[in-house]
Amino acid sequence: MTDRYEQLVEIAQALVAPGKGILAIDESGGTIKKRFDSVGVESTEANRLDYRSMMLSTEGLGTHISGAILFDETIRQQLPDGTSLVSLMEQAGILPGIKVDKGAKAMAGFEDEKVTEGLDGLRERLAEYAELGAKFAKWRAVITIGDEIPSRACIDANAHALARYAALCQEAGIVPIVEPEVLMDGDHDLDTSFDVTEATLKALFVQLYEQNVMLEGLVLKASMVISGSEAQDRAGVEEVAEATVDCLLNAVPAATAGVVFLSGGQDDVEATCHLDAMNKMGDMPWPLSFSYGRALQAECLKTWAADPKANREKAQQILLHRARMNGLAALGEWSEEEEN
Ligand code: 5MM
Repeated sequence: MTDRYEQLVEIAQALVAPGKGILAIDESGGTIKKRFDSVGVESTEANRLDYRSMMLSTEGLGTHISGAILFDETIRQQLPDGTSLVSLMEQAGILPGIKVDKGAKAMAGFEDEKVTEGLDGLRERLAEYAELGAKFAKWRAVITIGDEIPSRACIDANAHALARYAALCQEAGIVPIVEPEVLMDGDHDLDTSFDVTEATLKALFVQLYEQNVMLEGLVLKASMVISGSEAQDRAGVEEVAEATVDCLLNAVPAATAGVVFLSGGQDDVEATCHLDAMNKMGDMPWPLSFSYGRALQAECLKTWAADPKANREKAQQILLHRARMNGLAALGEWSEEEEN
């Protein structure tokens, strides 16, 4: 076994260590503006630094958070005293990660479908991110459910790009997180979500195999199998948990280092509850944990935005609480009582 292989396996396992998960704070410029707009904060570089450094300075966060995914701007930022956010994270025992995709763009010839871009120059960008301290990376593909979509072409194009990205990451000694997000938007039922997620994951793992990606040094960031947000009779917690685990068992090789979920628009406690229900189902071939953005940040953001200076510690406590709740869910040890 080579040093690089061992290093990748070690990082991947650390990301999904028992009771730990990932904090996704890699919103691109447009998305963070949307989030800040919703709480009446101007999206300036200083405000983004204040907000994200507030979260990363939360005392004890490293007990439940293994790594945080940063945006290009964030991985280069420093506190006024010159401490970089990366060293802040290292001191807290939180692995620095970086979003390296350039966003999901309209797919030519396929109305309402997207393909994620960012492969050009990726080898060079990864080398720089490794220098800056990144230990893992993330690339998100977006699969939309709708009338006659997703198309096979959309699934395959995204799977191919995800696998090429993953191979380049491993070459650079960076653990790839592959995120093929099947969107919750729409009125589709659970079975449709299952079928699309299964087809997407199967296509992805074929590409990962063909492009020589080592699964022991890779983490899958998956969407849960869940009813569309506008569906009439939305499936309950047990149904979502069972369908998601069933789908993963059908499509994800056991060698994969771990599976972390995105929250995708679920509310905070709902996302925790679903993860917990899956882990209560018993032993799985891979650890099942979280890599939530909105479901970890929503309350923290609101509290911070109301008064960034006065509410700093309060916002940190809220983030720490959600991180602890999800850490328990990653062990299947969460219960409603823990929320109080
Ligand atoms: C934090 O949001 C991430 C960045 O999104 P954009 O590239 O659209 O700005 C996003 O990739 C996120 O990591 C995942 O969607 C999971 O976040 P949620 O909020 O769904 O848990």
